[in-house]
Amino acid sequence: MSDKPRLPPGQNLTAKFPVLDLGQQPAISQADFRLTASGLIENPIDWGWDDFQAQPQVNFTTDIHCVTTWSRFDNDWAGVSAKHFLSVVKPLAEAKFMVFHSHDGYTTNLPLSAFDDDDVILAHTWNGEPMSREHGGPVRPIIPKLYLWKSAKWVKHITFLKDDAPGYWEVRGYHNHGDPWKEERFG
Ligand SMILES: Nc1nc2c(c(=O)[nH]1)N[C@H]1C(S)=C(S)[C@@H](COP(=O)(O)O)O[C@H]1N2
Ligand SMILES: [Mo]
Repeated sequence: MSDKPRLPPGQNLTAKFPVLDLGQQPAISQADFRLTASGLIENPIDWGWDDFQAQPQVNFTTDIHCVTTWSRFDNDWAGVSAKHFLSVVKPLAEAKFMVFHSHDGYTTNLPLSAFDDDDVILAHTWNGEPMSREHGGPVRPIIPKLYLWKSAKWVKHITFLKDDAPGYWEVRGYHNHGDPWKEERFG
C-alpha cells in the first residue's frame, strides 16, 4: 500500500474552484456538442449529446490538484467513466498515448495507461450542477492523479497514438507527465 498523503507536496487546500485557461471560453450548447475519437482504435466514434447521455452514467468523488498550487478535495463528478469509454472505442494494441483536443485550440497528452484508470471520468456534471462554461462544459475529462492541466476543458476530439505527442503546455515547459505527488510541475 502506498502511504502518499492526500494533499500533494507544495499544494494548498482551497474550497473555491478557480478558473484557468488560455482566455477564450467557447460556448458549446448541448445541441452543438460532439465528441469524436479516432486513431488507433477499433471503433471510431462521433457522439452527439444524446449518444453521450445514452452511455452508462457514473458518479465519482475525487480531488483535483492544479500546478499553480491549489488543490480541491471531494469534487463530485457525473458522466461516463474512462473504462466504459475505452470499452466502446477499443484501443488497438499499438495505442500507447492519447491527445485531447479542445474547442479553444488547447491540447494535452497523456499515456493511455493514465486514462485507463478507475477514477477517470468524462464529466458533464460537477457537484450536482451541469459543468459550467468556465470549467469546460458541456464535457471535460478529469484525470485526478495528474495535475489539472491534463484535464482538457471543452473537449471535442480524442486521438489514440503509438507515439507521444506533447500538448499545448507540455511544449511550453510543463512536465510531460505531471504527477502531483512527484511534483512533476515543469521540465
Ligand atoms: N481547453 C482547455 N482546457 C484546459 C486549459 C485551457 O486553457 N483550455 N487549461 C488547463 C489548465 S492549465 C488548468 S490549470 C485547468 C484549469 O481548470 P479550471 O479552470 O476548471 O480550474 O484546465 C486545463 N484545461
Ligand atoms: Mo494550469
